Amino acid sequence: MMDVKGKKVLVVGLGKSGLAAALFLRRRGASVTVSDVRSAEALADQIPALLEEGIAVETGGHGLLTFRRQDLIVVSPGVPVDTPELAQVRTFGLPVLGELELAARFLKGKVLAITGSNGKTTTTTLVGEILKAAGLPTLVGGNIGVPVIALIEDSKPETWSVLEVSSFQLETTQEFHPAIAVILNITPDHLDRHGTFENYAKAKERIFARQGGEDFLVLNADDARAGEAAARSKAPVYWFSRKHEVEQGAFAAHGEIRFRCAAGEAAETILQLATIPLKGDHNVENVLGAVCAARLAGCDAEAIRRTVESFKAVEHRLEFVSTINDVEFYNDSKATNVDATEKAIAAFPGGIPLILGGKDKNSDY
Ligand code: UMA
Repeated sequence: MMDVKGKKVLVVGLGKSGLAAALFLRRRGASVTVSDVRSAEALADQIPALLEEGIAVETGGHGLLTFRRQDLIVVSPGVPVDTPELAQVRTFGLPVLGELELAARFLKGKVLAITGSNGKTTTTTLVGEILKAAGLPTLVGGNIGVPVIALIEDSKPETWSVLEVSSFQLETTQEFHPAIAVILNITPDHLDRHGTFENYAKAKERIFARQGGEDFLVLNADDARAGEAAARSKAPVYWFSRKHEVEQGAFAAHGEIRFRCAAGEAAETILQLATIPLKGDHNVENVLGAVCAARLAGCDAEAIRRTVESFKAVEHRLEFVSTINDVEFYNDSKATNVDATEKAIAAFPGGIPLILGGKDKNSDY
């Protein structure tokens, strides 16, 4: 475990991650400064609590001198890695860690990490609920909205931390090492930050960079990019597919979701496809990914079946709102890229009036 006592640490970005990181580091005896581009007025709600803890705060921009004075820099996921001040201090050899990487160095127990362009939150929530139903000590966090740092105090050697991880978080990982890693799919998103699809896909693949033969990598056999990831994996690959049987992993066949533990073995029935309460083929993929990961974590088929059957759509994700004058309303405001929107539309074969808006993030319409 890392020792930050007496070290000068700068936390860049004062959002959820930065706030959690700053307080955590301070409590571990570091001398902490926070730097944010937002004004002191905009951060008025957060600043008093930090000052009270003895944390220094820089607002309205990042000062190069502030960066240079540190022993360690911790960056929030929303801060681009090529921010000029970060690029500068890297040339002096100053260590720069992302919030996820910092947290991973203190977290006890095993990590089950889930990434993907779409479906992360639904799958992470579902896996968390399955593990709990199976009686495993479970914590859930990450990009889903609870910084991983906030899980550390509650983690124990027997804990499973089920983490939703984003390309932004993965980009700055070094030692992050999930026992089970899941990549649900890789389709264009955040190209405004990563520049190219290739860079974005590479950031996602960092989820398994530190894995070895004792770990598991779960990949979507129906995803165009998955083969490349499999070829680079040192961990055994388990597949999931909505379209065909897989050698080892989870698949849909004859109206059922089945799981095969090892090549050549008979597949076991986990649940009936018709009992999945979520709309759309993409949600069948999310359930398949969850089944595979949960089974690899040691959950029994019964706990998986029970949890999937009673699972409710996560807020803002094809979430049924109400029926008014015979019109069904769904909230899918978390479809924040082209692929998610296409999948949502495909889930309503009857045709739909669509209310659409947002940012293209350099993706192709
Ligand atoms: N900031 C700077 N300098 C910069 C850029 C930003 O100071 O160059 C400051 C902003 O002014 C702001 C702060 O950084 O005050 C925001 O930090 P942040 O963007 O990292 O946001 P957090 O509140 O810490 O939330 C982050 C994730 N945000 C992003 O990745 C953009 C949250 O994911 C996540 O839930 C949270 O950590 C807890 O882990 C959100 C997200 O949109 C939901 N994620 C993307 C996605 O899902 O597509 C990746």
